[in-house]
Amino acid sequence: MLTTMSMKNPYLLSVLDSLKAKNAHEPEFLQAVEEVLESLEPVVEADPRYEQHNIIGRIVEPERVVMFRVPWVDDTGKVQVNRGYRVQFNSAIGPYKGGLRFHPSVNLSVIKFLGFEQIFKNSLTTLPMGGGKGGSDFDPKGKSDGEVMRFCQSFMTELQRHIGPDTDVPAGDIGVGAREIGFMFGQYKKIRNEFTGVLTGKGLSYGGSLARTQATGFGLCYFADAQLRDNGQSFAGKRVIVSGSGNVAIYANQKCTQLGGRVVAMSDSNGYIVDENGIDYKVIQEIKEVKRDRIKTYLNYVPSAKYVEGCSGIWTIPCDIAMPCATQNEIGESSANALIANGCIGVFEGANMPSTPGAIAAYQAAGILFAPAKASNAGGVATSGLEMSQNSERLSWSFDEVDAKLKGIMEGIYAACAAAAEKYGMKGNIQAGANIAGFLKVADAMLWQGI
Ligand code: NDP
Ligand code: 2IT
Repeated sequence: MLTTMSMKNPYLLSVLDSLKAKNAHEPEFLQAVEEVLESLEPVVEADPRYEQHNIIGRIVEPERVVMFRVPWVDDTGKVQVNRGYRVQFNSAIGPYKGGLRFHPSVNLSVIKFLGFEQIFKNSLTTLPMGGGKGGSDFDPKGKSDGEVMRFCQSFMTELQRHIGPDTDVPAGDIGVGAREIGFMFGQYKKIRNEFTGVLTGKGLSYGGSLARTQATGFGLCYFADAQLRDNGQSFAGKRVIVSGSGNVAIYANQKCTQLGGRVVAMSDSNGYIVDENGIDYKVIQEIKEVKRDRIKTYLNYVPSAKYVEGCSGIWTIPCDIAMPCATQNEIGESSANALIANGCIGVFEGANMPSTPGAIAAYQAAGILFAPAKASNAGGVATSGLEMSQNSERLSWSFDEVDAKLKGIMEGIYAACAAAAEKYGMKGNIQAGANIAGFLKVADAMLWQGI
């Protein structure tokens, strides 16, 4: 699977070899690490301190991994058991921060890849947040509200002893939205007798931030817009594919439409819809947020649209811009080649690690624009950072205030990635720039703090 390997630095190779030997059964984690280490080659060669202090060997090892049993009672009275995780990866620049994912595919490899990427993403936001991630193989789909509540309470009964507003601040991710955050916050408060900003993505009535719901999707489009403009392009008049139909996808659709794009296809894990007139995000909001239904019911609202069973074919629809916003490795090499053959000018990642190494190699070979997830989807966690600030000062800012800060942060991230890429001789390579700029701040903090 790891096909793009071109690394030659002996120190980086030795760290990677030892990591592969120790974590051979964690393919997603190894994929995420290899992608970062490749970009760091010129950085490690330019400054011997990273090797002298074994910064790379330390940064690929989580500071702490917690794995726990989550027992809960379903609506028929049967006792169910799931597995819970929290990976506290790196706290060099702030408390651990990162989402919780509830999906049947969750395992240690998936949580470690997400936690590892979160270190660099959080660093890029410029806010003081370390990297972490957690979740469970619990599937909220098809469960009653009561079952979801009992699961979330059980999950938090254990997690609460490992987190706190100055220690580790979880948030949402796949399968974890406002409902789940509310149940977990309630349980934390009950057990600890503390009302604190221990989670972000909270409801507005109990400490949530305006614009956090929209932040990842909006931030993705602010980033894409900055990158497009830097390359003499814009969203205006562009055909756009947004995969997924969850939190990130819905608000990516809204902002990209506002910026003049037309979203012609969206998906869920069962299939995809095509609507040449442009998909109205409000219809998807109704289907997914209100009814918790499948995307194929879009045809009940817009009978002229088309539904295709199976989600991977979405990348064969001709488009100018692709925004994968569902899950990891959703664009493989053949999907990337289909996009390129159809004239796609850029791939802007909303999901975490949605492109396989083969897909990224194809984008690079074709010379199309590429925005890597840890930079382009950082708007969600950045706004979580803003939620933490508001909680700390016990104030709440207006939607426009938060949105303006988000836009400034995303434009800043783009500029920082572009500058780092140029400085290390890879002008225009935003992927390398993101890895390098994200790494430098964390590595500097680690150097100052000793072993
Ligand atoms: P949601 O749970 O709101 O939505 C996920 C969407 O992706 C759904 O449409 C879901 O379809 C689809 N999906 C999930 N897993 C798969 C799969 N294995 N195959 C095909 N489709 C799948 O999650 P989010 O929108 O929050 O997250 C989407 C992506 O964005 C993830 O990669 C997440 O890590 C990333 N992200 C999220 C942030 C946030 O703030 N929420 C911040 C930064 C990144 P279905 O309903 O059928 O399961
Ligand atoms: O992947 C991510 O950045 C998130 N799921 C958001 C994390 C957060 O703490 O808001």
